[in-house]
Amino acid sequence: MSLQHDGRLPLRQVWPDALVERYRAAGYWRGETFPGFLRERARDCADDVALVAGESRYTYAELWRESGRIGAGLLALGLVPGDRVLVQLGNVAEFVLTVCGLFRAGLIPVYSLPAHRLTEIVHFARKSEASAYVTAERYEGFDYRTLARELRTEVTAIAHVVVAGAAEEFNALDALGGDEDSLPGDPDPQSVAFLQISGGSTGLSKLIPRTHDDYIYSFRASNEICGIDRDSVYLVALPVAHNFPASSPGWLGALYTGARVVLSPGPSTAQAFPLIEREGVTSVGLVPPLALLWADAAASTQYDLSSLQVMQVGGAKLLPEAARRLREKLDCQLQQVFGMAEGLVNYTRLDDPDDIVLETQGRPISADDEVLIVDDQGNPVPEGSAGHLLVRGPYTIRGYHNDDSANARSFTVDGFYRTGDMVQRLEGGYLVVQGRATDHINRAGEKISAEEIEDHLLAHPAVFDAAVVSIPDAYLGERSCAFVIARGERSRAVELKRWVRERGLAAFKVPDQVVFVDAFGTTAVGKVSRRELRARLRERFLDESDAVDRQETR
Ligand code: OOB
Repeated sequence: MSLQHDGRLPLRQVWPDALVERYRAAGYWRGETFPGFLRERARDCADDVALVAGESRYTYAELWRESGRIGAGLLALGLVPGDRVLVQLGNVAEFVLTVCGLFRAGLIPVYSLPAHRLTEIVHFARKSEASAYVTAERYEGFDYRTLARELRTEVTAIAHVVVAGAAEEFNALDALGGDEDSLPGDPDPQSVAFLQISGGSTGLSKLIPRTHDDYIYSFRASNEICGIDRDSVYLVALPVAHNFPASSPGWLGALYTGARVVLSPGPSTAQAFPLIEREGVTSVGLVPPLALLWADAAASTQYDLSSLQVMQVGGAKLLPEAARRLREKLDCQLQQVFGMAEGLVNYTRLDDPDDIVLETQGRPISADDEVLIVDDQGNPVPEGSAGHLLVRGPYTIRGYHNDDSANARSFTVDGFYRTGDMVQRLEGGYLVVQGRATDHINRAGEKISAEEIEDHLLAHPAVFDAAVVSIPDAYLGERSCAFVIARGERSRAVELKRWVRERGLAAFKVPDQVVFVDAFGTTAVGKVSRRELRARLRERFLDESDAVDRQETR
């Protein structure tokens, strides 16, 4: 791929011409853009409340004005349209204002989560060739200015740091300003609007380029399926940068239709329930463990939750029994959501019968989502059997940014994305997730790559070998367990956990459990793939969990 004039890799997401025509003709891709729809809402819904976070409230007109100020301010710093800007903010108004500002300035947001630490942030900055970093003074007790300093030492291409709150030596988000006439015209709808991050099933997270046309289609269609309209009040309880609360239908779907977005600083019932009562929240998206907690707490809460119409549950498998419990305890509709940042999203429909809502993970958004279910050799399985889920369609990417080897692994020559999930398809196209083929741990919706953590453990001088596996967990769904063969004297489990944390990784990636073993018990045949090894260790753990030399857990 040839480089841009500034030496960077261009951002591209390209579908074959015939499909582009088909997606346009079908009305999926309408040539809309992020700045375009925000402008329209600022005109049509000017005085309606668009965004609520803590005590701050912004109407659509104010969202337009503030995002213009931030966008123009970033250009005034010296950034130019097309530059990539790493954004690390929590569930605060500044996240939405900044991202909308970036869209309006033709700058490309690169999303990260507040939980990410130096190693991850450096990786995103390098991989995206970012020129700036926008973050907050602090969030949940962590000082991001320290992280910003470390990042700038490691990645000198980060020319600007902008901080919400006390900025110290950096640029204050509040003080940004510039001439709104400097903002560019609307972008090409087929151009890349932002970079989302992958769950990272192998190694480090990959960057996912999503276009205006494809992403807007996904949340516009999701609005229809999820009953979001101008009267809706959508609560963001999960991290706002994650694809689920962003676009399924998420805060972007809500803004697209002129509804109200309410940001909860965290997902606890103590934080969210008062907001549901105060703002009259109608929809929320949660991961399964939170949904179960909420349902329990709802039974005895003093808050009025009667406005809540739909609770969406996704990100990890909701077992049928858990779904039944939710159904019994909740006074609102349950909707299962099975999606991925790479594209495909499945929903149970609001008028689906009970057995579908309780026992399936829904069906795709689009009639043009081409779903293939294949065996290990890539041949279609008989209808109703489980197999690998492959997909292509009007909002599923055809390639990651700047990652040829991941692209060779993750996409077929026909452009199907290999999701890594094992599913079964029922009549009507409903999918039941059976598990997955790739080695990652889905810890309450947070995806952890086994390989990435093994790599960090192996860097420890007292570790000879390590294998990280997922273990079923009653609360989290899955937790991570690291099997470790010591080199010489065994170090303590806490020391290895600290090691991983101090390597600059998000806390959710620290193994929940460390188990020392003398050997991995590979057979005389010798060579075993790491996948097979992990599967065996997992089985062994589950069979003999009492006998295994188990070290402390959390
Ligand atoms: C969502 O997106 P990601 O990119 O964090 O993770 C995608 C993966 C899927 O490939 C699958 O393994 C798992 O998360 N997953 C589910 C699930 N929803 C996601 N596994 C079982 N049941 C479900 N309902 O997690 C995401 C993106 C958009 C909407 C919803 C979730």
